[in-house]
Amino acid sequence: MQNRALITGITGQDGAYLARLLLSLGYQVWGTHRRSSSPNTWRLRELGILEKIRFIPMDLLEYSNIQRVIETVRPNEVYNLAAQSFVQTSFEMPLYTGDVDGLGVTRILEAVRTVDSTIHFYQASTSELFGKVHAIPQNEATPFHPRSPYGVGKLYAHWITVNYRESYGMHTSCGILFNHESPLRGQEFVTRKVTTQLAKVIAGKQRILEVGNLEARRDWGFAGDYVDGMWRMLQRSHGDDFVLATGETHSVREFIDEASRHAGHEIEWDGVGALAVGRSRKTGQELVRVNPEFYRPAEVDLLIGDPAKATQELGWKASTRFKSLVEMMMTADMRRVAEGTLEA
Ligand code: NDP
Ligand code: GDR
Repeated sequence: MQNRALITGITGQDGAYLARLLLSLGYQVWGTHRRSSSPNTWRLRELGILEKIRFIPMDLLEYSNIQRVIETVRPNEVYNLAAQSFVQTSFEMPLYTGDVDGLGVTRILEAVRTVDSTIHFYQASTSELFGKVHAIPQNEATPFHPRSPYGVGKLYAHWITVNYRESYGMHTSCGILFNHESPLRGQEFVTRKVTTQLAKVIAGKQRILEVGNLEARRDWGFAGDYVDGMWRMLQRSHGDDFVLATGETHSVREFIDEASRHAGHEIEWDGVGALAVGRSRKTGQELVRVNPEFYRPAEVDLLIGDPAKATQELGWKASTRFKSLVEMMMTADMRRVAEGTLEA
């Protein structure tokens, strides 16, 4: 019988890449969407798979709706990617974020347990659980210390997923994924903010790029590699938790340097902290400056993951390195800006 997957959050970055992977493996792919005044399907369209997805309305805040969705679709695998995923917004909306990202996961787990407890379940855990890191690099045994309402909500989600595995013997897995980016990343996240806005500044369509903390360091990989790890977790005989990461870390400043280099401009930095400004060495034009408005009440300064367990037990490895990732994103956004096809 054909495998059937349900992806919550299919309209997001990871949902789109995962749907493409599962379709290529012969799955029937169902995706949940929220009602809105205009559908957010540009990523699925860009990957050329929009027509192949079966959509079903679902919101993580509504238990009865979630249960009906599971009863209707009867999936073999559920990938829970839906979340209020922007850390900065979680400081403004801590209750909403906790409800969707934390309790929302219990709602799905309860629905799965009620309808068919043999379903394999994936939960999108995150390196934000490590927050103020207790060890470098971070692996599955590193203690958690989240630094935002988002991280705290995801901590609850992580442990409730582990709890359903231990309490009811369910096949549940948490992927503790470090930051992964792509040309389909939302424009509010720093990598895509840099590639879209720098492309506009260089094309003369925006005055300057403004960012927050230049020194924050992240382990950035390519989303297309990471969804393959999610799938691998659900193919095993039992559920477990895995870190997916590249094992390399770079600062926001380095990301900006690499992106502008790819566009033909070496950056010369001047000033420190909130006074930092980056100019093109070639033209002297101010390309980027710091605006403290983008600082966070509590920051995660450094993340670098150790994916050894995933390599050993899943045969998974991040194949796209930092430089190729930045080039891929910058190339796509320079083209979109030139063609006027950047998503709204
Ligand atoms: P996106 O923000 O791109 O996508 C989030 C998805 O969740 C969207 O489809 C959104 O729908 C949906 N959603 C939001 N709120 C609800 C709700 N109340 N009910 C139902 N659906 C909802 O995230 P990513 O694709 O980047 O990330 C996928 C998951 O992985 C998230 O859970 C994120 O927290 C987690 N994660 C991401 C990492 C990354 O680096 N990308 C790293 C580690 C974890 P809509 O289109 O309607 O807004
Ligand atoms: P993050 O991603 O918080 O790690 O969460 P984001 O790209 O938003 O921030 C990364 C780091 O860059 C710093 N930064 C800025 N961030 C944004 N958004 N805008 C700026 O202008 C800016 N300037 C500096 C931030 O302070 C931060 O340190 C992402 C999300 O996908 C989560 O859902 C996921 O769980 C984690 O990655 C792993």
